Amino acid sequence: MDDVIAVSDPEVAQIIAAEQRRQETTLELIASENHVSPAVMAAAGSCLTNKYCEGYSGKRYYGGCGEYDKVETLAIERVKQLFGCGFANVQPHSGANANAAVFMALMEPGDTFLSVVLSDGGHLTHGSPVNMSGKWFNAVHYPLVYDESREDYGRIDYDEVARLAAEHRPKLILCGYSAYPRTIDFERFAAIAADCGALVMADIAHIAGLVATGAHPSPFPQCQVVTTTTHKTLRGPRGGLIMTNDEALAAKFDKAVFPGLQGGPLMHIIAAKAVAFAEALDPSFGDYCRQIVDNAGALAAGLLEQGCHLVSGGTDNHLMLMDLRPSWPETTGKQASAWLEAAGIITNKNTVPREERSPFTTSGLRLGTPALTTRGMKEPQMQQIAGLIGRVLNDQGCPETIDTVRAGVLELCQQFPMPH
Ligand code: DSN
Repeated sequence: MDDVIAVSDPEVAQIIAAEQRRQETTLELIASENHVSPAVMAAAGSCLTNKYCEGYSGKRYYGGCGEYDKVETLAIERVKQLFGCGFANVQPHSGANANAAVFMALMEPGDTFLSVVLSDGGHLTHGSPVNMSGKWFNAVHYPLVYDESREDYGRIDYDEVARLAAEHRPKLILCGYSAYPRTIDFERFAAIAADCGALVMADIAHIAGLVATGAHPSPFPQCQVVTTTTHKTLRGPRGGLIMTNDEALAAKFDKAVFPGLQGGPLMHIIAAKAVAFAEALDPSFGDYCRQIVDNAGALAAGLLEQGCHLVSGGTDNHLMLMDLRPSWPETTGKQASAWLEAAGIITNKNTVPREERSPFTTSGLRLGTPALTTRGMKEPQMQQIAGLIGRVLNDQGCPETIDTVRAGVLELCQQFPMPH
């Protein structure tokens, strides 16, 4: 495929080749990224990109959709098996679209919903004032526990969730986060929602692979609606999903996705989702997800030994959130991630609880292990990588240190190639 592009469009081919080299020669610690299998990549690059298929299986607006009906049905059946749910919509182009469709299906403009304080690990589509969810709906935010002397420091403050739910009577309570390193108590959310007549929406974008394999508790049957992306721990193509056990809600979500928000579904991506779901149904994917969690534990332990401060003190899942303020008060997330990138370690700056810097600067770094685990790395490599990160931060981006660490990174990358 790359050869075909090289012949027809050398400019783009060069960019793709350079990006391939970047991925091969750096350590990907962005918690929301992964390396998909060649089969997923091939399906995403297949002839299924050529077709319009508005509608759903058996009810399309165009002729010639027979094979597309089959692949969409296959993807849906595999999702149902993977997550143990009754209904699924596999058409959302992204997690953001999946979330927007749920809002459109379940709320009227101005309605109230609850979600976490955004700088505490939430997401743009969970009520940010610059996003449709925050512009058109009334977002009320619940905090984490900020008191470091408490045992539940850095965890969701469930008492506050209950208090705010009773006070504001939201239609929807959102749980599921983009920078939360701890297990989510879906039962607790369901009990709080039942007391105020709300529905619970779990956005499991980050932990979907862990949920599918039992490495994190399932939001079913406690949550009425579950959204996710397909490209993080689930290791599929970029895209979104909506799942539920409620037939009436499923019909609303289908209408909200199409014709409510989207036009033609990306059928090549739906085929790639189906391929990824089959991979995730294989028992080996369970081993992979358990290794992601074990690797995150090892990386967190190693970082603590290096003097890093982790929000909540560690991790239960695939990610950890480093608060730079206690050890390096002058170092921003932006600066730290730039130093690490120069050394070949790719992370992202992230806000931390009670953040005072802007989201573009931040005081934190988010790190995750899904992509490193895909390359076959295990606990010893996590210890080694924690050491490399610690050196860069402790030496405050000293150029000689960056060079030495870069050499160590290249060696690791050669030992653990990406899937081919
Ligand atoms: N951008 C994703 C993340 O990095 O967590 C969430 O959509």
